[in-house]
Amino acid sequence: MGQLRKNFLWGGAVAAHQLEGAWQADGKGVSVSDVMTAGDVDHQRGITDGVLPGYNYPNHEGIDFYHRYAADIKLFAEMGFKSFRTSIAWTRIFPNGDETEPNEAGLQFYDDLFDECLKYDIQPVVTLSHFEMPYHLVTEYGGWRNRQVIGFFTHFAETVFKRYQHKVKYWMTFNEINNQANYHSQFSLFTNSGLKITADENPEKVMYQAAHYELVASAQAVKIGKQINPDFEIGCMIAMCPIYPLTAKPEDVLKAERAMQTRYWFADVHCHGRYPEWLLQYQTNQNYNLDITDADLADLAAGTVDYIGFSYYMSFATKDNGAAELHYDEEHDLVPNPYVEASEWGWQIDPVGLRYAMNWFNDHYHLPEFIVENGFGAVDQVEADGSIHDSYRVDYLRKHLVQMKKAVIEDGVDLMGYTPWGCIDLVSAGTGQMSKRYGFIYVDKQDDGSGTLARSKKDSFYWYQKVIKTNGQDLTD
Ligand code: P53
Repeated sequence: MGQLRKNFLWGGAVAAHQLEGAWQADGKGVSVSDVMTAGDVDHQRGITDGVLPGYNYPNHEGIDFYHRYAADIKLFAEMGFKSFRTSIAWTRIFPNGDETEPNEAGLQFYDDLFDECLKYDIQPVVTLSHFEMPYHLVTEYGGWRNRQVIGFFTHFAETVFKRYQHKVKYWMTFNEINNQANYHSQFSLFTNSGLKITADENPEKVMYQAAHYELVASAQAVKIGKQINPDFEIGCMIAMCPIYPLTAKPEDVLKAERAMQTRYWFADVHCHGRYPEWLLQYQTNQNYNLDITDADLADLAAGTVDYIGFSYYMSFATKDNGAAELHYDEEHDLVPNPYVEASEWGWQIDPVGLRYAMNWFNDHYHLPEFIVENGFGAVDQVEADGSIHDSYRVDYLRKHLVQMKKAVIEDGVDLMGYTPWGCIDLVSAGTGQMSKRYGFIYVDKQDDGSGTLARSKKDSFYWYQKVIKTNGQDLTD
């Protein structure tokens, strides 16, 4: 009988821009997340032209992790974390993105942060680009639609690989690179790639071009990283929301297959080092004439990833819409799945889908996997005595862990670790809210920015502590 790896990387995950705050401290530059206002379940976050007076920019303060990380990591250690996934804010290292010399104060911050983790034998797991590229690269270069950004990114990657080569072993290049498969979503195009689409542009074409440059940059970074330290493990990071056919009608099944291809071809390039045939044919048929050179193709082939990092929150469903052409458009082609329930934010909860996803990745790529995000965003109630009874969160995580274990123990998936999202409450990426909470640790900060920022342990804190202590054997309350 198989079991979880002995050194299974139990931990938690965050991203710099969602919790560090200190948006201007020690020379930090403005990132794309610094120009995003707060939204809610019904309203998309706004994107302003730079940082303007009179707006609420929740990432500017985050939860002030920048000044409080030592106490927070102590709490992670108390839960028994073996790993801690965060990102390096690109703008702390290269405030504008196009400098030649890095900002020493920014580099020092991550030295201190990683040292604090290692003090407790917590392995840092680091994402290079998590929705926080320098805003200057948007205004001056047009974001990732510009080939020059490849060089800026690899310079950043090389700088931090060298600096932290003895402190960080696990890396990922681009967070949820495939979110932009939804090319109608301004939010995804901006957060992934710093893209603002103009009226005369075809957003799908721009997305394919930007994603290509990112994939080349990722492949080059893998190569550079391995030269600096051959022991590095460098992964991709895919937002996995399996897309099911609504019925067994062949046209629905075919549509769902195209939906999966459209959402996950990014993983084909990361893992196989080449584009899938259907996509090359599609791009040819559309006359997209993308800038893809032979040197790029050689880079892609030479820079495949070591493992698949992925987030898993929910699944989707789709059905044939009668159109003559087989095409999946994520903004319009999803339908509710009658067999699963949804969260308050409309995310369809599907633990079995996690086992499905792990098998799907394994069959396609035969690589180790790392669940680097999973979790339940919910409103928490603080009781009069300060306690927080988040049984709904424990319930969600437990059901997913049951399926995760089946994928490993019964299906033979090689899983490196599990780092649930937002192990400490932080700013929601999608809505900018604080009230969409994921943490085992509560942070006293509200959507309007009020609160003491004090930390306290939820019931789930003690539950997760026991899960880790028993290496996932005991999932009971
Ligand atoms: P929030 C969409 C779909 C799946 C995951 O999301 C997503 C998104 C974008 O919102 O994002 C990831 O905060 C992302 C994190 C994010 C987390 O999921 O919108 O990697 O940065 O916070 C949860 O509830």
